[in-house]
Amino acid sequence: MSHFVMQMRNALQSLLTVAVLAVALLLPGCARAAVPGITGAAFQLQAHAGYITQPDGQTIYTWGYGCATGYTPTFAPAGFTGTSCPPMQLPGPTLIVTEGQAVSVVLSDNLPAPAGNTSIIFSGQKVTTSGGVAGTLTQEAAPGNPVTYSFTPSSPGTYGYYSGTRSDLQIEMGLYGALIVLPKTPATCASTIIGSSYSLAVSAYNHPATCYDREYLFQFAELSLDVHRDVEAQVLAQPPAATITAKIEPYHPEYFLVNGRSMPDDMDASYAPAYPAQPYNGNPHMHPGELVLMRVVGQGRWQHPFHFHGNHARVLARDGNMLLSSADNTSLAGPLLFTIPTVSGQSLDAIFTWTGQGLNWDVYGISATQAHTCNGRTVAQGPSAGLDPVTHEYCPDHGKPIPVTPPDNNIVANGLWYGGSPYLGTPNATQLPPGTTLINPSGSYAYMWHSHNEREITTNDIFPGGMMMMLLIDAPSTTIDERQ
Ligand SMILES: [Cu+2]
Repeated sequence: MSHFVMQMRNALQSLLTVAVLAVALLLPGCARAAVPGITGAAFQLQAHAGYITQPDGQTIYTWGYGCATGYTPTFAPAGFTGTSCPPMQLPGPTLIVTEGQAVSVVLSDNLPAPAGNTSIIFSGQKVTTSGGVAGTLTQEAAPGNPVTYSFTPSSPGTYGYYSGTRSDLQIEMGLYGALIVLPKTPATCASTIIGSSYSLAVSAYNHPATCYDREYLFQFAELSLDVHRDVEAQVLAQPPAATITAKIEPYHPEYFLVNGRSMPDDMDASYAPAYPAQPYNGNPHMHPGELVLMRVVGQGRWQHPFHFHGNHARVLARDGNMLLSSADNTSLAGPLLFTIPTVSGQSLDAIFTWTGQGLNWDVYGISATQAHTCNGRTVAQGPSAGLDPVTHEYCPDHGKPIPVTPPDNNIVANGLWYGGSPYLGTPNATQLPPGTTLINPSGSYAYMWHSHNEREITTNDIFPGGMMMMLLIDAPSTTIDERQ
């Protein structure tokens, strides 16, 4: 949160109270993400036109990658229902592959004729091509003349892919997606997860410092309605334009997208039927102490400072290259970031975690005189040492006086998203201040994650919207099912 947001909050408080409380009440059943996509050794994609929707009611003409007609992909992770790979989606299908295993991607050009050829650049991959026609940056697909890209990923990590043909126009129109390369030999990881997750692997790299419990993909891109309307008009004209004349500059985007959606749409489920061309959400969930892998890709023209509340995040790797100390080539050397710069074309992997340590009250509401168990020790009253290995409770915080006086609600959990209680769940309901269990039914902490360029947490100038989501920290007793 910031001065800007707080000022806007004050000005709009009465208006927002209704809307935001409605969102807050929906949080317990709200969507969770994981990193859904398609997997295999041979992908059959096409570039195609279609439409996406935005939460202000706008329907926007876009181009995007999708699955070719007749191709039935294998979806990953297994267990999701309602999976889909439409003819056009934004972003394109997330391709999930494994280090050292050869991959081919056939791309057909089914864009409207005025769009011309198209292609895919795979960041960080040594690609060979067959078919298609020669282009400036790579071999291109032309109408009726598909191209095949082949590569064997040599390093795990998160990567972007995007059009290498008239990139200023085609990426703006939506021709971009993500490639996830899983490690051939994952690290040996001691499980810290509470329950289970739909993670694709146990570690991001073959390195124990990259073990994780849950993972989320965040593709940041902006969208200019003027450009899309202009292109749509040229395509639909009778007769259509021979070639699209792109007027990209001056560039005034109105939509600021995370995985093709704007807040609050990004908090709905992946594959939700309401978004047939925007299958992926952006809505991280975690239990305290779990290790959350953030896979971040800058897909647009602009850099969007991705700021997360609750804690900093440790950078593991950039563009699939682990950042290790030159002293021993083993220790993590990436910074602990308050804001991840989503540099255009760059990807970044980071680990986020949160235990409640340091908040100066007991998020589990153990009273100062209550006997309890923490970190394997039975404690007659007051705090004990260490972190509980199962619930991840920070034992030294147990036994703080109740009721506590937490700091300003804006610090606790983002103003109006504040659930009404400083406690996670209702573990000791009889100990809590009167009414607390009733006004914090979700038992979650909600931390805003958003673009720190606050112009970008709007949807066509309407706040709140755009590049904003809520990280939900759920009580250990709450099941996180990332398919929902
Ligand atoms: Cu903020």
